[in-house]
Amino acid sequence: RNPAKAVKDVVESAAEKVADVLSPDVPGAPGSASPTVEEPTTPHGPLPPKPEQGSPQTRTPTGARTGAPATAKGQQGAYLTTSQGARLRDTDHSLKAGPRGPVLLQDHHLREKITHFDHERIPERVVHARGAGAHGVFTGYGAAENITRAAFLGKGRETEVFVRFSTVLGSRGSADTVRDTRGFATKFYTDEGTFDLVANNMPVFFIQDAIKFPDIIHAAKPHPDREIPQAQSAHDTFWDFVSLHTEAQHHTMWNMSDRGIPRSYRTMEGFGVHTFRLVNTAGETVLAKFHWKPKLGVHSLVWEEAQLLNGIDPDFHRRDLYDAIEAGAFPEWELGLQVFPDTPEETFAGIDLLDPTKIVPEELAPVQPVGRLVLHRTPTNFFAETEQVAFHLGHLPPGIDVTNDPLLQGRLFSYVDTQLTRLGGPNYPQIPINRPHAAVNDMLRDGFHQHAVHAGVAPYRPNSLDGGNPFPAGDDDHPFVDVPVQVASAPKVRQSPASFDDHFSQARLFWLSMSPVEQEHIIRAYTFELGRCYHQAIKERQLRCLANIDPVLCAQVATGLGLPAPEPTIPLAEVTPSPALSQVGRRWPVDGRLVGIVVASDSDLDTVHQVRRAVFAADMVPLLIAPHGGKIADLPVQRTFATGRSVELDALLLAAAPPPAPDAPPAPDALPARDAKAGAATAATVDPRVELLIEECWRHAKAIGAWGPGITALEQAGVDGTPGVVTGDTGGDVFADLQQLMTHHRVWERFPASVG
Ligand code: HDE
Repeated sequence: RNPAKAVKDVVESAAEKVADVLSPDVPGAPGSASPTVEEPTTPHGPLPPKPEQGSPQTRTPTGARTGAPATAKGQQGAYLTTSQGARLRDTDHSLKAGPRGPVLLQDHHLREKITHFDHERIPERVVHARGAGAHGVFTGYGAAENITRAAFLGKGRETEVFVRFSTVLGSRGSADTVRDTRGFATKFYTDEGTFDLVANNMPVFFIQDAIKFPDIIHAAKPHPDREIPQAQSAHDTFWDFVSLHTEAQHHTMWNMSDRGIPRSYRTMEGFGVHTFRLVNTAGETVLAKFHWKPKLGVHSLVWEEAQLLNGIDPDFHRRDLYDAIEAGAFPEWELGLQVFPDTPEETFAGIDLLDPTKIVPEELAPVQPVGRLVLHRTPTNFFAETEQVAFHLGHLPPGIDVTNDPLLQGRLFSYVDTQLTRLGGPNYPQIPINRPHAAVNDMLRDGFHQHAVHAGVAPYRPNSLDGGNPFPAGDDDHPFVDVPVQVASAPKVRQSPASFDDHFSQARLFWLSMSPVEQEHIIRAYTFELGRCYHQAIKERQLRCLANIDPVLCAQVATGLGLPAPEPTIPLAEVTPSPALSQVGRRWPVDGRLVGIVVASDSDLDTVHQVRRAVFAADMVPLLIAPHGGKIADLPVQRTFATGRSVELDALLLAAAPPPAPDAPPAPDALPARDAKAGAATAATVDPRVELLIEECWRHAKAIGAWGPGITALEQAGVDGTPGVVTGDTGGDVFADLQQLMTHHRVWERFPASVG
């Protein structure tokens, strides 16, 4: 399998396919040529398995191939059966004494069906409950061979992976685009045992010691009396805790930045947060931090867009992930390492490497690429895979070991413990998605939901009755090595090192590394969140924290809250900004982006065809938006003015300026831009829903282009001639300009920021 080639091969045809999926070709819709839909009454064969379904279902709990067909665990045969395989002729009526009842207790099918249903739900994860997963492959570059013996990083070595992305705070059914940290957990099924890199999209954490985890989570989760707000940090208990527990200030700053509202899982960085210890074949060690770098660059939503999406498409990130994979625009990241000498102090450039509230700026320790991750397959069954996958920081292959970071140490306990309740006992590693691809020969036995039929009589060592089996691995057999790190002889204390006391310098470093527009967003986020708190004392306390980070930030938020800005209580830290932290100012590939194209029956459809092909050729997906569903001539319509909303688009093209429909809602509120051009707007000649599309795309800093009659729509919306709005004689030229604009992600020039 060559994922890169696969992308090239399938992108155009698959993107065409996805465009059609996005356009349910509704039978009977205007212009639709759908065949009559067959009623689902005749028996069909079993559903075909998805490609590569074979693994890990076709392995036994000990990792051996079973030779069983890929569908062994799912549905088999064409007929409905009981759980015991007896064919059923009726599942719609309970067994009754006569047609009018009562229902008989002996109806074992009714009881089985309802009893199983009654127990379908398992406890959601206590944190990271809302998530979406995908399968993929990781290919090592061989670049880390001299610092770690981990074989999966070897040159050209391919390892199957499963990745689960998540939000932290919300329940399983909460919205995707809330302001929150995102989880980015990867299970590498390596030949030397599973490696779980349980990462986040932010490189720091709220707390330095695992013992505080229940505190931060209790504070951030909904209030225990009314259980609101859902999936939000904009409430009193969260700000109460982080303003008192000032080591949370750095992570809080990341949450208030654009990183808290990613555009897509595909455009997030990932960070292992902790420092790990790597060991090579010679037993030499280095300290290292793991980074995921997205091929598409780091890119975020804007706040209004995120809020609208929570209502319009609460599954936005999940859908984006699945659509991209099914379109062949496979999400891709590079795994990188920041490497530090393993010194007794465990510091680098004065930064304590065991403090999970600190980063090491990339300018001081560059991220060195060691491999590539490509996600190429969506799960077959959400529950079986995404819900039941169980990550654990202690799942480490030979060559990667832990450090004494007190947060990391507590996590080593928590992840197994939580699965015991969530997955109902100690045998969850036997659930197909959790099974290692390396051979397993443990001496763990029995327990709830034991699926393995263990042979032999001697699950203990030493033994003679099973021939001494299993045997300990020798040095040449790739065993896991606990690095024999010297443990200091020290008194038993409940204390942190003094270096952990610096809570503000890196929050300031982050703030000073942002571009003006990113700083503006941070100010607005703090103002919004604190503005949603009821307790004055909490707002004032958080302002005192901001004063210790930056006076401009503090003053602007204070103004927004209508409160005086306090003075700092400590000297402001002298820091050197890290440009790598900013998302603005670079250019990125545009693969998998959605371009809306407004068309109507009077558009020049030849040009629309050409532009649509050009969008596909650029590895993006065109979405045709028209006054009605079905087709415009032979072009499939994906969205109508009633179902399309700007927030799912990355850019907008207008090949039409359709007039208002008789039942269209009134025109939306005026734009700042239109105010600036007062008088330019004439009587509404364009459908107000198209105007709303344009206005929102403009306000959310998206590239907009128009040709022919589409230019009239821009004029009507009052945005023509403004930055990032391109017009031209031909659709091809306009799209070429639009594509260039999109490589910057957004048109920030529309918003000259007030902070600098
Ligand atoms: Fe987690 N975390 N965590 N966490 N975490 C869980 O494990 C915990 C932390 C992270 O998609 C839980 O299986 C403690 C940092 C991700 O299934 C639980 C502490 C980072 C996921 C747990 C932390 C993470 C979890 C809940 C402080 C980034 C989702 C369900 C010491 C490096 C994994 C579960 C998935 C999930 C505990 C801090 C990332 C309760 C005690 C730091 C991505 O075990």
